[in-house]
Amino acid sequence: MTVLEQPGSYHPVPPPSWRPRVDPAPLLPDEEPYRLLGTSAARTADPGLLQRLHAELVRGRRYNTQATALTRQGRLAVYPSSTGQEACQVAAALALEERDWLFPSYRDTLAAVARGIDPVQALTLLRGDWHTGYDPYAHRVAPLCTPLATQLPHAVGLAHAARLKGDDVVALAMVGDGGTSEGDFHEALNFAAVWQAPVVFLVQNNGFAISVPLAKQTAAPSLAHKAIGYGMPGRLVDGNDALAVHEVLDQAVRHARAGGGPTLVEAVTYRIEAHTNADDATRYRPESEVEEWRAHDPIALLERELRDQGLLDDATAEAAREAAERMAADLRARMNQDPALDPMDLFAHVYAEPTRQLREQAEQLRAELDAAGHEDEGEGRQ
Ligand SMILES: Cc1ncc(C[n+]2csc(CCOP(=O)(O)OP(=O)(O)O)c2C)c(N)n1
Ligand SMILES: [Mg+2]
Repeated sequence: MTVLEQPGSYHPVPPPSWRPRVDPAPLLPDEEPYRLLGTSAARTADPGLLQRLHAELVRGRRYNTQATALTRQGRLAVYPSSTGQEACQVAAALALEERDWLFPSYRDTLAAVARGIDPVQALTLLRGDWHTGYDPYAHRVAPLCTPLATQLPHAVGLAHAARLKGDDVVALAMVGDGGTSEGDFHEALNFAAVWQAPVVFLVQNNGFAISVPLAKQTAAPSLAHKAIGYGMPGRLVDGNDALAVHEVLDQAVRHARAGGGPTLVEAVTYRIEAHTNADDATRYRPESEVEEWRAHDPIALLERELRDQGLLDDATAEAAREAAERMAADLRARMNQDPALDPMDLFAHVYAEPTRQLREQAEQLRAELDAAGHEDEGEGRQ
């Protein structure tokens, strides 16, 4: 006979109160994606911010088309374009202070560039040369992350550690709709909420995880609703409305900085291009769907607002496009130069102390290179 089977042993005292510790109502996300552009509230926005967002969006779109062209010329191994998602990319970068940290995924090159990373260095991973081409500490941007959602626990760890040290740092971590199905997403959000870590999670729901549509990804009412299960607020925002995404992220960053804990933001957007240059999106979605989203283009939405407010005329629009062209020409020129790479770098930064096997493999490669008459082009980075 078990304890539970003994007569009278079950509930010998009244059960504890099982009321939830947290009232879920304030955590519930917006019922509809939050919008600002085209509403009266947009008229009170800082004109300087609107113009800065516009210049960055135009530059970002051009960066996407240039990088895609570089894949066709064999200068870039792969490029996951963020065309259509530029508002999320730019707003994420602009919502952060210099002392904060950004944790991007492979699709978030633009966010890194908008935060000040050199446009060429931002492509090193996608060129296949190195894990990262920039110093993550210089701009406080973690390396672009290819394994889905693994950047999220990193962001939580950094933010939690900063808080323990008394450093005023917020981490903003970006992930896709597909990434929300990963265990790392769950672990990161759970730890962040329990520790009240200063983190903002930005989910760019672009409709697809390669060919898998959102409906096959989750049965949740929205991805923002997932926040409630962890005990943090969820926000739902129109991911093509740069002003709205910026405001929501700005509020979440301030909330985290003030000790209010993490927020989960779902930005509803659309991936206009294929998953990467190696994907054929016509096999799993109709062109009519893409066209519908082209009509809700982030740059067009912002330009309409700016023109309505008298903040953009043909000359300033042209100037933004010319600046973007100059960036693209510079990117092209520098990406067309052959990089000087040292094959021995393959073994650098794998372990602090190389293992015996790695040392043996390095010696083997060295011997092969010597035999082939390879000239040591770079500095060995062991
Ligand atoms: C852990 C892990 N599993 C699988 C993959 C292969 N993979 C690369 S991108 C991708 C789809 C991700 O979709 P989503 O999170 O929505 O991001 P998006 O590409 O739409 O920006 C998958 C499954 C991976 N990179 N990492
Ligand atoms: Mg996606």
